[in-house]
Amino acid sequence: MQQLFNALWKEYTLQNPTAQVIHDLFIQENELVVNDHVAFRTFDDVKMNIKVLAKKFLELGYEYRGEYKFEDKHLNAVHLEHPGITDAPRVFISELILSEFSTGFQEIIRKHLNSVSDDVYADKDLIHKGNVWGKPSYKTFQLLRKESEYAAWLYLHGFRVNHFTVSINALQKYDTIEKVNQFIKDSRHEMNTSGGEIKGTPEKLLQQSSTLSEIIQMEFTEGVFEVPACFYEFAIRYPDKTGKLFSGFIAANANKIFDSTNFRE
Ligand code: OOG
Ligand code: NI
Repeated sequence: MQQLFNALWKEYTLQNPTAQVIHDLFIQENELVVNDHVAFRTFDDVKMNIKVLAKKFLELGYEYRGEYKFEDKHLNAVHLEHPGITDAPRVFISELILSEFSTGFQEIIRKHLNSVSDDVYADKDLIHKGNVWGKPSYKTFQLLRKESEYAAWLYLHGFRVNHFTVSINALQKYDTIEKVNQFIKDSRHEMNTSGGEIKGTPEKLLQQSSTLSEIIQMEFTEGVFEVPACFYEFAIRYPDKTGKLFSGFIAANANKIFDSTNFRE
């Protein structure tokens, strides 16, 4: 399992060097960087939906825990945990509900999804495959954005880890989300301020924040353009009434975290 997360981290930081820079800043401060969770995105087509992506983790002993719905973004999500290994990162997987979009939008997506053979989606390494649909069109990217920033991002990046998340609970000096955010901003990295810099409250048992996604150069059929890639997240969990650390996700928080990969004009 460590091997899997190492591979995912490598793929993630190769494309998003800022995450490695921030990770190393914490290490320089003698902090221990533990991953609270990683996240993946997909479409709800049976060939590649949540169930398909979850398989890899179920095989490693992970179990389904929470289910979430995002009406306004037309997404379903689940989270998985490993019951045996306490420091195994949680896994958050969301899927876009295609049937809730315009016919034109669905046609574009279906055309791309059906442009490759089913074997591609059946590959056990799908979560490492990235964009499997060939060089994207910038015009299509902008068209998809009109209905869903999530779909537009997924069209460019496909199947890959969308973010890693630093567990603030495992930090010593940076023991509040306010301190973490200040540290990130002092290091000249931009935070996602959608819905406020800090998502959630101690009463809700989970507070989160994230950087704005890395901006990368991508080759399109029309030429090279700058587009958002992945972000880095920070999360602090609080104990519930029984004294047990809250382990789920909060839909209202997550709804704003998704915005970290929105296209920036
Ligand atoms: C997932 C957003 C939600 C969280 O921790 O609530 C999330 C995404 O952007 O794919 O990561
Ligand atoms: Ni997250």
